[in-house]
Amino acid sequence: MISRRDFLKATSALAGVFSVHPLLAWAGESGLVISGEDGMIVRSLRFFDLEMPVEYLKAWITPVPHFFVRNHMHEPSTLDAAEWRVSIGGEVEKPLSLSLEDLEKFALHSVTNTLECAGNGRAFQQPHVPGVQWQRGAVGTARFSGVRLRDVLQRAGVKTTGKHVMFHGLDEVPAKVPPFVRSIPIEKAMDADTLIATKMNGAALTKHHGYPARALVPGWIGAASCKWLAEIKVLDKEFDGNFMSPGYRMPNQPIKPGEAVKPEDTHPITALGVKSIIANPSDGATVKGRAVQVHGAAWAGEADIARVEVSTDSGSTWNTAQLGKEQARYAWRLWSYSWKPAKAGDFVLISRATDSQGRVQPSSAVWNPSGYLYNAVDQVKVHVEA
Ligand SMILES: Nc1nc2c(c(=O)[nH]1)N[C@H]1C(S)=C(S)[C@@H](COP(=O)(O)O)O[C@H]1N2
Ligand SMILES: [Mo]
Repeated sequence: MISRRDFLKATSALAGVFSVHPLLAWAGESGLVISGEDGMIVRSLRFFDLEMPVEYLKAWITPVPHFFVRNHMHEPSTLDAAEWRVSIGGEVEKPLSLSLEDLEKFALHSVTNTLECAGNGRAFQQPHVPGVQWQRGAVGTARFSGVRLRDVLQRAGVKTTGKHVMFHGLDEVPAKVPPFVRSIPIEKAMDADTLIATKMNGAALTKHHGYPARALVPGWIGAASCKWLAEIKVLDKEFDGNFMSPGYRMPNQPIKPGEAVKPEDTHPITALGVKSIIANPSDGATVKGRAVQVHGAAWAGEADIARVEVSTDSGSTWNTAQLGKEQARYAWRLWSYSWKPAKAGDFVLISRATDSQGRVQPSSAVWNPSGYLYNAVDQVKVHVEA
């Protein structure tokens, strides 16, 4: 919870980012239900955390102003593209320091990727867990362009001792807070689709999304894709720091809520699970008419979506949804189902995705102390008017 004083401080900070919008209003003691520009939900003001209202999910590519923002620290206050360099060091033959101009000399590559925060859906975890209370919208799909991390690493010459690749961004780290530093295994770093991205949907990255360059680790939790990239370091082992451990780890075996888990019984989270969400109708909506377009999106990290099913009777029977035509390896599929309610009344609509690995969205998510990877079947209550 934030004080009114913090709120006023934060809104004056926001004024530089957004033109202050009439919707941006103090929500009182109940917490943060505040709308920023374009109606994005502000989940945290201390750092900048914006969620997309799920109703905005209409197109395969998420417009940048509707793309969620997740910051663990303060965004860099000054960023000069002309001065910017990224260093490549550690277990390499030839350390490099590259400017934006240097990067442009490598082959351009684009990847359409669904980026989801590991904490998306945390608000639905039962029992409740602490952390940013994301509901459905800490996810978006964009076309990221830049250069292959592999090409840059090969230029530097990775030694055989190189096992992990660490990213360090230019975030401004508050006192006593560990910096946002994480690493990915060398195999994923060398994948042809792992990028140093400088563009999003064809335009330069905005500051919220990591200008001038960010890592883009497709199919993996958002936290793998470090923003405001300044340093890339090849390590002989996984990076050891707060955001690798205890952060972003899951118990190896499901645990009971409240049960303690030893660090050695956990593993780092990498790829996303299988998941679908309902974008329309909204939860609690009253709908009219004979045909209701139920639609949403489904994604599965490094796997493909095989099928989405919709139930309109609280899960007793299931109907196959139609998948949208647009698709790409790491991107969500839009889906829709035309529902003809037989009668007026109250209904529970549920969506359930299955992926190419045979994983099925579970009826309840695996509870874990930080509420990561919430992927239970999505459900909304609707009232059908006669
Ligand atoms: N440097 C830096 N990179 C970061 C973060 C951060 O706080 N600092 N947040 C991470 C997390 S947790 C997520 S979910 C994604 C969100 O990317 P977006 O803000 O572009 O949507 O960025 C990741 N990269
Ligand atoms: Mo995240």
